[in-house]
Amino acid sequence: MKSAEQFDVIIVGAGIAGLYMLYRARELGLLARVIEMASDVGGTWYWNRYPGARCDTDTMEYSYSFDEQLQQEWEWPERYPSQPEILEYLQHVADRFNLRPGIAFNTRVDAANFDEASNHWRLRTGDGTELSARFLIMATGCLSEPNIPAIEGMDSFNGPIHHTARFPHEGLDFNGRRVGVIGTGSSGVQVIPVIAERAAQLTVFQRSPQWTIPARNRPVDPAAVAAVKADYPGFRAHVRTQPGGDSASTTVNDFSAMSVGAEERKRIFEERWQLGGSSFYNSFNDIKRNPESNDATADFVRSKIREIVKDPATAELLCPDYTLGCKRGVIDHGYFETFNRSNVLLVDISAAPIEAVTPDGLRTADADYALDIIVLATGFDAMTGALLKIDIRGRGGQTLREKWADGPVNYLGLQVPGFPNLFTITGPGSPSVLSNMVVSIEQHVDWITDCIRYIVERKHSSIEATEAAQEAWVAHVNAVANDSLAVSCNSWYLGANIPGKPRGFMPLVGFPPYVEKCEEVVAKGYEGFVLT
Ligand code: FAD
Ligand code: N01
Repeated sequence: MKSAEQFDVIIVGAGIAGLYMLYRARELGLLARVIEMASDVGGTWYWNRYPGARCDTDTMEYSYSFDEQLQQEWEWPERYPSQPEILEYLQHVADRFNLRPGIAFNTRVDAANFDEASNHWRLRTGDGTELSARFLIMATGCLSEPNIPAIEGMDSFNGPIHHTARFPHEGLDFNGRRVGVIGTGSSGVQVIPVIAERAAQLTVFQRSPQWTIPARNRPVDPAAVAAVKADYPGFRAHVRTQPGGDSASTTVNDFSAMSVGAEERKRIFEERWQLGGSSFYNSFNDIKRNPESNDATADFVRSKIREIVKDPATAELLCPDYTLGCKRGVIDHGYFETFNRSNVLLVDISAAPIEAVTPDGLRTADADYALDIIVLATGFDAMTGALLKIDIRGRGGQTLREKWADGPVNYLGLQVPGFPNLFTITGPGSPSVLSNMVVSIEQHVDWITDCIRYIVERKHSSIEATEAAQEAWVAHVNAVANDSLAVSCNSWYLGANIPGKPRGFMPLVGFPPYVEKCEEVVAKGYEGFVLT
């Protein structure tokens, strides 16, 4: 790359968001460049190569809707596609729309400074190269910065230690090995059953048990696929009207769990449990709002755990006691069954925390565990981690780190006052991780594209959210969150998984009202923004 290369738009990240943003920017006739630190496209699906990685959004929905021919031609094999299948799809998209020439791979953005004299962003990459652009679009991902816990002695371990989101491309041979997995979130729940099948011994270090529902993955039903493809635009439009931007919500039983008798409630839960997937959470319309309904649902799931897991002490350790649906919903592929295997041991590190990694394994407060491989399924510095890793400086040299010292603040999850012409795709304060993310990404990319077109056509030099708009928006995001049960436990939505991270609910609940608000802002001539 040449020094101080000039672009109209620079996009950071070549995941689902960055690829689509590049496609749209080119449509506008803008000179655009994507900067990506990985060696290929895919983002999440490039990095998370742990065995068992797959998505939990139905296959016909977790895909781009912007090109009719693409969605007609692409064939998904299963209800929940695996990481290699999604990566292959994104590679296909990059090739099909000739996106690769617009992407600088193996290049990390380290700093971005707003130059007030020229209204341009100046970027510095890992190798010291400088680039400049009028618009800077962060497609850096909500779940892209791994959370690597600072455990004493990590460097002393004799074997490999890998985070699930930084898994080796060539894979890891677990055969005959003693493996330790730390973490039982979505990644842990996926990787644990697969490692258990291969390893000599698997020790699972659990800090919090997990609410999880059987996925019941299966090959796609050709008749259902044909029905969707007969009117894919209509299907997409319908999905966008749903609270989570996915059709799982369409199957909600629109009555309270408390409005039916105990036997009928159990029958409905059982029906949904057998159906599998996240539609279980829609067995009734108030599971995530009404504490009584939530308790009844939790009791049902705990009864299932006790039914599946044969050793009563292990079953009790696996039974969560915090609000169901408070952390991100998880669906699994034989998770609880795995703990019936003779080569699997569950260790409760909430009672006896991990003290150190030793050359031969892991030491907790009450025992030593001999291990050959350690897998960190410890999640992400979510929503703000990747953004704050970059030294972003806006008007007056103010850093984003200073601006967000007490937690992320912005307007619509799209723009931060003081940082003109900088947009965040699925930023905090937008539905993002509480929705089907492809739907949210497309909505943001389309909004940003229209906004840039508007600015260019009217010959404005910059757009910047106002402090007043930010204040009102942050208050709104908090009010909506406080109205749900999602704030009642420690989760990464609140930043609670990262030591020292300010606590605050980051995403916005509810996709359709958010879209309405975004459209209203545009209809009112970009209300809440200053166009210069
Ligand atoms: P990402 O895919 O995270 O891409 C961001 C890119 O930015 C990365 O490639 C990264 O390398 C790059 N980048 C970051 N910082 C820099 C920098 N400083 N310089 C250069 N490059 C940088 N969502 C769902 O809706 N449904 C699912 O079923 C689902 N399953 C998931 C499963 C897993 C294992 C994980 C981790 C997440 C899952 N998600 C799911 C969320 C998922 O992250 C999104 O669906 C989507 O892939 C995000 O795309 P993105 O382009 O916004 O971000
Ligand atoms: O991360 P997590 P994840 N010592 O934060 C534990 C998406 N995703 O990678 O709960 C010991 O959920 C932590 O314990 P606790 C999805 O959005 C989707 O699993 O904090 N343990 C927890 O058990 C998901 O929500 C899929 O007490 C430590 C685990 O590690 C998001 O990504 C698949 C620890 C981390 O769980 C993140 O999921 C994968 C420490 N220091 C990911 N630090 C799909 O299926 C953390 N833990 C769609």
